[in-house]
Amino acid sequence: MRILHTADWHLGKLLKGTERTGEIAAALEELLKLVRSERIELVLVAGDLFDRPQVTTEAEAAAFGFFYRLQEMKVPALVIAGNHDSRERLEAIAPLLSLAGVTVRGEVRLAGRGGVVEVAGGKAAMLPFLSERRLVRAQMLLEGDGTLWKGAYSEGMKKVFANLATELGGGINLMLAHLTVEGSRLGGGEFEFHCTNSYAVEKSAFPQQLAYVALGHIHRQQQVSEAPVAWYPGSLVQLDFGEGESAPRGALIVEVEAGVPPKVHPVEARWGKPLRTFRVRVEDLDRRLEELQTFPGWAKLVIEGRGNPRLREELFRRFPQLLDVIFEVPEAERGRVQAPVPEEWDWLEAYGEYSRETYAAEPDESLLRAFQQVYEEVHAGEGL
Ligand SMILES: [Mn+2]
Repeated sequence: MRILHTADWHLGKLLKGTERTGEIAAALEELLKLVRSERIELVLVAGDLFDRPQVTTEAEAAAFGFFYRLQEMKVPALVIAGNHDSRERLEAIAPLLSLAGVTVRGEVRLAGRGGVVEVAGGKAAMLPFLSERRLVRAQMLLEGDGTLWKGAYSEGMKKVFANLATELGGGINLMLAHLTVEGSRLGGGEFEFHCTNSYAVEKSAFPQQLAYVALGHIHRQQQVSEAPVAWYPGSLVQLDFGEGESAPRGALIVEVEAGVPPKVHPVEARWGKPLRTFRVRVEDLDRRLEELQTFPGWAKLVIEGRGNPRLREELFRRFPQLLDVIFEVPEAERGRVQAPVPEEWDWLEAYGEYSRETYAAEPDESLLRAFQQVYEEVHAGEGL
């Protein structure tokens, strides 16, 4: 069986206000070409199709158009929800997508209730993202009383895995899951909260009868288990400045045959624009701007030195590919006499501190007066 394994599309992603959907949609077009040229028989999408529960129609069109085109090529797909997707929206569209040969799981289902589905030559367990809070509810289904169970996430997930394993068969067994496997290296753009240790699952928990585990959630491409073989394909495009420009990501072509270990081939192509952080000292700025000018991706500029709101505005005007400018004021230059207590600040003090930290400058007096005036007017209105 020839499989295309992809995850973490994040359609609808806005980076500093810039819509990335066009780049992601173009990457999906490339995936469709691969499906054809590589004679793919099954597509696995392991969660985070969308970046937010509500996305633009352009983002939805890219996803649903992708599945429509797969159907034209007669290639089925399995899709699970990630932590960024709306479980409910994916469930709502599931009956319609089934007409295109796509099996969608927004909500977690157990064995015998749709948690394991038939695929040509075998079976696939489908495990969408399950938060710790909801895992307790799943536990109630498993054991009748969730209050009896107080173990860690990993312990609970082991039980879900074991439950799904009861329905696996003698042919090729696959699993799709959106979760963090212990020891995996972060890509930088994930929700840190959902990837910390309390959410990590031990790789020893994977049922041994699985031939391949198609993971999603971590944006860096990597293999995380050898028995069974489990991989993250990584995000389709570089999603955040925190994700290394050269970190592996993209898609995987997996050859699975009964009785032999699967062969996994990372797709070499790079999709989407690169994101790069340029770090410069303020005195080197002019020289380095040339580099910025010719950079074909999205840029972030970290300027070491005293801040300057006007310079910032000018840079944004001159370089449309520049999405973020921050000034890093050396510790010694910061105008702080004694540590204030942030909880006790009013809005004006908070802004003053922001200005001192960001620009190493006192806030503009006329701006402060105007703000004070608006603030008082709003407060006067509250009495009505
Ligand atoms: Mn993701």
